[in-house]
Amino acid sequence: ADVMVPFAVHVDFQSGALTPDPVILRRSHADLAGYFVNESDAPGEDEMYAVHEIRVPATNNNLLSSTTVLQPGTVGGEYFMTKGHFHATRDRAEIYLTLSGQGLLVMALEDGTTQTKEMRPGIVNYVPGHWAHRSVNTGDVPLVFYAVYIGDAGYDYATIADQGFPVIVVEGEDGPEVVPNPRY
Ligand code: PAN
Ligand code: ZN
Repeated sequence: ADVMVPFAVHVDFQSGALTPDPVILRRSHADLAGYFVNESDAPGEDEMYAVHEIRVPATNNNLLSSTTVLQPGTVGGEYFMTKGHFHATRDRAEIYLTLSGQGLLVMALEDGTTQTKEMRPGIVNYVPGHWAHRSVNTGDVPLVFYAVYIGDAGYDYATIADQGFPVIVVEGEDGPEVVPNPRY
């Protein structure tokens, strides 16, 4: 079997930057078109979030990990959020550690059961297998978190792209409100 050489990566807790040499994936507002219930504001090419991933092979003996940097803002009253996904290998678990900012982690089973947990610096969120997960930035600065997942977890975006999560997170008079998704 291949034996890897140990390595270290520096994580900047404010910016989410990894040094050296991350794989960076960027998602613009246009990439999220169709994800928000009310999209009267035209989606542009502005960045909504970036994922900086440490390079290791995506196999079940490795741990993949990444930072996500999710910008603040709203679309039609809904806070900026990640697309959200089930893992392609459904039973693969994941850990999120929030580094800066604040938000909500929305999770759902395929039967519509929902859980919502706070994200703030120092909180570790454990996402068991079978739970779809989406991060929502409810603050006014970037939400930055570090995620660790089994290398062969993979991504299934289609289910969420089609029907969304059972709940959405909207800006209310006294802050964020978790309300039923009218399109679910
Ligand atoms: C995270 C997410 C990342 C971006 O690394 O992939 O926050 O969210 P979407 O993938 O839903 O666009 C993770 O959950 N990996 O498994
Ligand atoms: Zn995941």
